[in-house]
Amino acid sequence: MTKPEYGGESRCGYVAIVGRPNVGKSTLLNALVGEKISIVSPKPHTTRHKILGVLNRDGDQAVFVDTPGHTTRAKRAIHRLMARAIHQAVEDCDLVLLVVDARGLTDEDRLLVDMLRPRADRTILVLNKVDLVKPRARLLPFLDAIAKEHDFAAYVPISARRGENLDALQGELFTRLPPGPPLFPPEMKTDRGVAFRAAEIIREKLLHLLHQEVPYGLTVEVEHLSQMEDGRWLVHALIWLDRESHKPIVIGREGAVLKQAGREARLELNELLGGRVHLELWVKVREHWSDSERELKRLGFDV
Ligand SMILES: Nc1nc2c(ncn2[C@@H]2O[C@H](COP(=O)(O)OP(=O)(O)OP(=O)(O)O)[C@@H](O)[C@H]2O)c(=O)[nH]1
Ligand SMILES: [Mg+2]
Repeated sequence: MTKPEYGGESRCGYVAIVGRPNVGKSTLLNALVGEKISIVSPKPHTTRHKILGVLNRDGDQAVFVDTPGHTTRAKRAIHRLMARAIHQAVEDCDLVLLVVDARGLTDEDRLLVDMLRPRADRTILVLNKVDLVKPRARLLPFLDAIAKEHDFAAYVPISARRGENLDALQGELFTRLPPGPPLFPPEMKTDRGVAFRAAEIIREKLLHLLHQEVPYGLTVEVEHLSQMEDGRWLVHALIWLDRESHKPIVIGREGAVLKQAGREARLELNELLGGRVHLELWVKVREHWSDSERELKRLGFDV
């Protein structure tokens, strides 16, 4: 089916943000939208879902789709699901931002470069973390070499964390969006509801506090969220683990880890919900949840 002709002047389109784990895709989404939509951590595989973030500019609208880090390690059902989310986002979008680390390309980056080659004219290569390129003078020759080797629509060096050069990136991407009316109302910043965002905030705090393999077998489910008569919010969240042996690690000595995660999450939830939050966390074990499509579906993954 062809789209009906659009007679207006505005532009609007979907922009997929893809890249290998940990390059800063979610940091970029948040910086572009100007609000924390997607959680960020120094650990790879932080993002597990497709998450929309909307940016309006002079009547035009870019709908960004943050995706999980691309990896070939599709071991469990959750990894296959994450891979599917990336491919779907690329298929359904008007433009791709391929995010790489400005310090150099890895083999994992090159796989994505190959995957996106057929749509290179609709892909912008974003070289992130330029603040870590030392000395800075190394950046230009690197950019030149990459631009010679590839046919991407544009090459934009940025620092998502510091908000450097994001105007240039916005300029490059908005001119490439197709004509069309806005898809979302101007006040809408994301498609995700508060329960999902609350669960993600709690998971983010735990990701920062936990080490090694524990975070990968952990997910958070908000099973209750409501406003009480005194205006405070009540949030009950379950922390699901796939191994009994991880339980004492997540709880910590005398509950220290859980308390710390709760404290940090509550501060951010106060802001998200616009009122004081009473947060209750429970740790539960369900073995192999991340390798069961049924469990994933129950936990709100798009299976
Ligand atoms: N120095 C520096 N660090 C950055 C920059 N952008 C992101 N980071 C850091 O890189 C780490 C990963 O950031 P994320 O945004 O979670 O990366 P991601 O690509 O979404 O990772 P996955 O969701 O796991 O695929 C975090 O510690 C960020 O603070 C940047 O411009 N400069
Ligand atoms: Mg991410």
